[in-house]
Order: sequence, then structure tokens, then C-alpha cells
Amino acid sequence: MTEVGRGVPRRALSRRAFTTAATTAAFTPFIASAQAAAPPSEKTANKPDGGTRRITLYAEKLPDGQLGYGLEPGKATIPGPLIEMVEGETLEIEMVNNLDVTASLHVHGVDYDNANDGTRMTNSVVEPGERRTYTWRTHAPGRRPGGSIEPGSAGYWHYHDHVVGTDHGTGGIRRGLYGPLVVRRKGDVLPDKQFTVVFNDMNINNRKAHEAPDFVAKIGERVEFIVITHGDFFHTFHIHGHRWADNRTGLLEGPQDPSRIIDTKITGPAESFGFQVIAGERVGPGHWMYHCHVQSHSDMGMAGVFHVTDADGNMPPGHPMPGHSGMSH
Ligand SMILES: [Cu+2]
Repeated sequence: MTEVGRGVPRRALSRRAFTTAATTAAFTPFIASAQAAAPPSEKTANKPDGGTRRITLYAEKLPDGQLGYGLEPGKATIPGPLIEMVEGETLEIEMVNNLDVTASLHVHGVDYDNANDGTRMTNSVVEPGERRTYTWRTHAPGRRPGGSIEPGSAGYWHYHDHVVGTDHGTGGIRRGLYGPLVVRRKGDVLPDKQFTVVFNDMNINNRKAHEAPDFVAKIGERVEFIVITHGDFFHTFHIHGHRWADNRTGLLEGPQDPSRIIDTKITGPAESFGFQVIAGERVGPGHWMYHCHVQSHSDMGMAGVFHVTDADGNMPPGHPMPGHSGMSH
């Protein structure tokens, strides 16, 4: 029945009044907090048509024996660097293999010819100490000659090794050779902060169990989550206190957009998705867990915390500062 009555926090009551106002104000960002928060980013992706950029990506061994990609020697991370493109752009990635095994770069979602596949079968791998340039192209949506719509490249994608361990890169992926790729459509809203969560077998971002990364944002910031799954298991990504639209961007295009609103999404090996939320919108600052919602998986440590601070960056009480979550609840 009703949740109004005993024990209802004052904020919940005032929120009801605001709901009406917010409806009238049609999609004005609303933040349930007494503090004034900066408005979330409304900047949009806008780059000149086409164009080619060039980056270098180093495949390296990390001090703990895991493997990673990085934009500079000695700076490899797991996940690898977030690579972003705008539809129409071409990216040339020179991969330098500083490992002692053959490695490669295989991407999902964008356009690449067979010689840029990153597989042994196409001889598009990189021997130890060697380098090779991979070309990724993207395109905007269009109409095919017959009239049907051809989808564009925009989406939350990812890249990974395809040869370490096996011809499918099973060993490379397991040890950390993977990273996120975001392709935007012109006009897409840009986030203030971005966080990547990779469910890889039974860990998050190749961290030890119960040591998943924590993330921090100020209330009102536009936060983008990029979620990728690798390994042998299916997971359900869930975040507390926030929800998103189950579509390309995670955002509704208007009041009549029928996209389903969700706060949990099942995700299997090699799938990826992303979405934006306004940190603490309607719920305020707090320590918001994110985790795999397969119960045994969360119990085994596939859980971290999204800390939403107040407008001044102060952490609300009740939970240790990031660094380690040690989640047991
Ligand atoms: Cu799981």
C-alpha cells in the first residue's frame, strides 16, 4: 500500500511536490538536495565531418603479471584507455607490442576491413617488439539504395586482444587486454565523468574479489557508465538509486519515448552497453552500490560503490572513503 505515513523521510514528501513541478517543467534536471548543485553537462558531441586521428596503444605486462593496454609506455591499465570517436571519424591505432608473446587488437561495432581484424587467420597480429597500425572507421546512419535504414556506428563498444593464449584471445582477455570504446552521434550529450565496469569471469576490472573499483561524483554531475562483460558467465549489472533507458544512449529523447526504464541489465560475454545518469538525481548524495545481481556473484565480491558527494565534494557519512569497499552487505 502507501508509503506515505510513518517513517517517511521529509525529503520523500517534498519530492512528491517536486514531481508535479518537474512534470510541468518537462525534463528540467532535478536534484533532490538542499544544496545547490552545478547543472549537469549539456555539451554535445560535435566534431568536423570525417577526419582521421592517430593514437598509439602499447600492450604491456603490469607489475602484478596481468596484461594491459596503455596510451604511453609504462602506463598500461585494466581496463585499457577509453577510446572515443564521433560517427564519421577514422581512427588509426598504432599498436606497439611490448609483451613477450604475440598480441593483437580486435574491435567491436565499428567498420574495419579484414586486414584489421586482429586475428591470426587474417595475419593481423603483432609479434613481440613489433608494431602495427589498425584502422577503425565509423559512419552516420543513412539510407540504403533500397530505402531501408542503415544503422550508424554510434554505441558503447569495446576492444580486446584476440590471440594471447588461444586464437580467440582467451588468455589475453582473462589477464586484462581489453578496453572500452564509445562512438557518439553528432549531437549526443557529453558526460562530466565516465566510469567503466568490466565483468570478467568472476571479477570486476580484473580486481580481486571484494576489491572492485569505487567511483566518485558530485551530486548533479552527468555520469556515464560503460559496462562490458568478458569470460564464461552471464551477469546482471545493477546500480542502486539510479536508472536509465534501455536504448542506445540510456537517455530518453522526449516525453513520449517508449524506451523501457531499467536499473538492472543482464549482460553476457562480449556484450557491452552504456548509459548516463545524473548523480544523485531525486535520491541525493550517498554511497550507492553497484554490483552483479546474480546473488552468488555479488556475495563472492562482484560489488563496488558509486559515491555521490554533496555539491562541495564532501562525502556523506556512513561509509569509508573510496579505496576499498570490503562489501559484506
Ligand atoms: Cu555475475
